[in-house]
Amino acid sequence: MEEVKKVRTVCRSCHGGCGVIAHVKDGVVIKVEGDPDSPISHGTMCTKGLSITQLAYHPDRVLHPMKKSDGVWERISWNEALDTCVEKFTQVIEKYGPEGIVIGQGTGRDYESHFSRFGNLLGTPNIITAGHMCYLSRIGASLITCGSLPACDYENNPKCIVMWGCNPLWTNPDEYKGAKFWDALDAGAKLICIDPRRSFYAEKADFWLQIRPGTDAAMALGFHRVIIEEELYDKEFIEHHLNGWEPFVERVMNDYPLDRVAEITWVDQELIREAARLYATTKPAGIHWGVTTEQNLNATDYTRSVIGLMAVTGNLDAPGGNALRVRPPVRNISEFSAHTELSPEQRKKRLGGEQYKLAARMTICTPKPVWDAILTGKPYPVKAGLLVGTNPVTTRANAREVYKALSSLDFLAVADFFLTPTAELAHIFLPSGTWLEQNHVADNWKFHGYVLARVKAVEIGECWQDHKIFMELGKRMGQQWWDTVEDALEYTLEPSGLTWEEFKKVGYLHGEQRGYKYREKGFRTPTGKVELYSTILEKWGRDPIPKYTEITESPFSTPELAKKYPYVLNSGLRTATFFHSANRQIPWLREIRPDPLMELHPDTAEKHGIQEGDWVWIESPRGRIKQRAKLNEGIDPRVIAAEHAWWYPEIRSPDHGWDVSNINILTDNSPESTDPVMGSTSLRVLLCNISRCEDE
Ligand SMILES: Nc1nc2c(c(=O)[nH]1)N[C@H]1C(S)=C(S)[C@@H](COP(=O)(O)OP(=O)(O)OC[C@H]3O[C@@H](n4cnc5c(=O)[nH]c(N)nc54)[C@H](O)[C@@H]3O)O[C@H]1N2
Ligand SMILES: Nc1nc2c(c(=O)[nH]1)N[C@H]1C(S)=C(S)[C@@H](COP(=O)(O)OP(=O)(O)OC[C@H]3O[C@@H](n4cnc5c(=O)[nH]c(N)nc54)[C@H](O)[C@@H]3O)O[C@H]1N2
Ligand code: SF4
Ligand SMILES: [Mo]
Repeated sequence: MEEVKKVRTVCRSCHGGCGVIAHVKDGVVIKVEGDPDSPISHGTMCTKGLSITQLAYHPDRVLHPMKKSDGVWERISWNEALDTCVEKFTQVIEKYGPEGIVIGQGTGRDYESHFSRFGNLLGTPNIITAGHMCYLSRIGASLITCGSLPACDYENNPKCIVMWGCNPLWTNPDEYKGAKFWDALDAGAKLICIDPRRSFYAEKADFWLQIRPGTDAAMALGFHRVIIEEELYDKEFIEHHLNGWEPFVERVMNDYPLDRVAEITWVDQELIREAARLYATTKPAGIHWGVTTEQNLNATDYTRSVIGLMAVTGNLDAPGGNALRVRPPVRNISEFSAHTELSPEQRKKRLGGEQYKLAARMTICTPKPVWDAILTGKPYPVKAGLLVGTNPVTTRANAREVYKALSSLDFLAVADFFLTPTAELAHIFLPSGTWLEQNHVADNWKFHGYVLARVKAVEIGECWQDHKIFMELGKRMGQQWWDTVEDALEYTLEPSGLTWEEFKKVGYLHGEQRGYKYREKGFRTPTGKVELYSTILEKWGRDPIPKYTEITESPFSTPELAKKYPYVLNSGLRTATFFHSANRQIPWLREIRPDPLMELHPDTAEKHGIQEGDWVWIESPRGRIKQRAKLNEGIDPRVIAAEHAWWYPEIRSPDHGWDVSNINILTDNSPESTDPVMGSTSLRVLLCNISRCEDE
């Protein structure tokens, strides 16, 4: 019997980052605990991270490659699996060109560098991620507006925090882990919460603005209105560092009087005024934004308006405001991904690229044009796919279309831990390693200024970490890669002067953080200023100044439809236990949350004869599904908040009940409902109706 060995590593059961000590005995991880020395999490961990042992050693986990023969999965070797992929991809390339292959991943999983490199060296511009509606759209809009992604600077004691459509208590997303928020609040920071649902933060807040979902861009412009009217702006900053102040002021004064903003957002105008005043007069003040504002057609304009707020109040790149962080000296994803290898000719072929120019600039497609190409062969055929770490039939808008498109491919390979409803549509299954099974320079995609050493604790079955899957498949396709995963890490680390072995010992690197960098170098935009008037959008023939566009399907823009579907469906409320479609098979987590929940106001429930715990049909113009009712007085009676990405691993048929409670059957991906430059889909702002499920 071996002694217990402790491996210091980094979790990635969500977007990752928490420091972990994995206890390994006889080659098995027997438990994990928080690493008190982690600069990110200081010893804390959440339910999902702590459950990794139940996931990694789950009896349903697939531990070897498989192929489907006559509808039945059959174990095969890695050689056969990879050779089959090479053969099928080569056939498609010869007949249709590399653009006939779509490669896809889901949310940020720390293999973007390898994923993108694989796609670029393959020569396909058709890369889909979740980025069009999550994070990349915020980054894209930030890059064209101020040259980097601002993050609330908890490290430097903000005196006022605006929690804007984010719930980090449950989600710990992107740059943020909850612990630092607490320190700031304990130190007396004021709190403004902008959220349609009375969240934990709303209860703690000095001001809670219970906003109509999807109207955040109007709210931001309302804040600007107050700041302009009351002259609460930083004149010095505006004079030297802002592009387009006059035309912006003109728009705000003409189009966004506070009573109009109140009408759009459903929030009392005096409350908006007081909150805006508190934000603009408390220094420093940081805005902490979430994903929800990206999931409608105002995604780009919202982000740009809010960067405008940070800028005109002098909080952008100010300590304790919204930091523009300095990266540690390691190669970034873009350098690693060999993006220059994709020829201009191939880039031009990116599906939807002409329309969604911001998505194309971020080197991705929005998925809808890809589904269209698969289903219609237009503008050219897409015949094969490789999906890694994503379950689009539960997570992408208009799920029935996604299901149909993926089912129509001549060849699909999926890499995952489990046979999900998406993986069941594949011809080849590639078994991926969890974060316990990988070596990596982690968190390199984030804007928090750190990179972290994720160190392999164990190997399980024949699973490979995804990085190795991309490398080995790439090499067989004739691509240039390194011999081993660790050799590639040496390349990433090279500018830091550290080897992988040395980096493992150090544990993390932190870029040297400084405020007010723009005073020396300006902002990294074409004018060197914060572009409230965007010269890039102007070049693309788009409105260069932010505005609010009414949601395509809403009580205001489609009043006739609203008679049949009177509620605003806000879909995608996170839970502390699940990560999108993941974890439904994990006993500790499913026990806490056995069923999908939709939240509604008690008055709304009463109107429909619905009681707590009843199963409820939720119906939109695109279909109907069922979830269980949870009454919540903290929700507007006109809004329904429902969970997303539900499927039932315990249903053993190949579709695993993917369409029973899957809210994305109801969501819309029509071009009219998406952001015009990013293609962000409407997930939080549809119309729906509800009724009690009589057959349950
Ligand atoms: N209606 C609605 N839909 C939404 C949202 C919403 O708010 N509302 N949110 C959207 C957002 S923000 C996002 S980011 C997307 C997420 O969309 P996805 O990324 O597609 O969703 P997940 O369920 O996280 O990922 C799917 C699979 O990845 C596997 N997986 C996890 N880690 C790894 C790994 O390291 N390697 C491999 N190979 N597989 C792994 C899991 O087992 C799971 O089966 O969903 C979106 N969908
Ligand atoms: N446990 C868990 N953690 C996760 C995930 C998960 O699935 N589970 N997913 C990860 C991913 S990929 C992402 S993108 C992040 C997202 O993390 P967050 O950005 O925190 O997103 P949500 O939790 O969906 O919503 C945050 C808050 O926004 C409110 N909200 C909903 N609609 C609107 C709106 O239109 N405007 C405003 N102002 N507020 C609104 C909701 O009521 C909620 O309180 O979480 C990540 N972390
Ligand atoms: S918050 Fe995320 S990184 Fe931290 S323990 Fe939970 S799942 Fe892991
Ligand atoms: Mo996301």
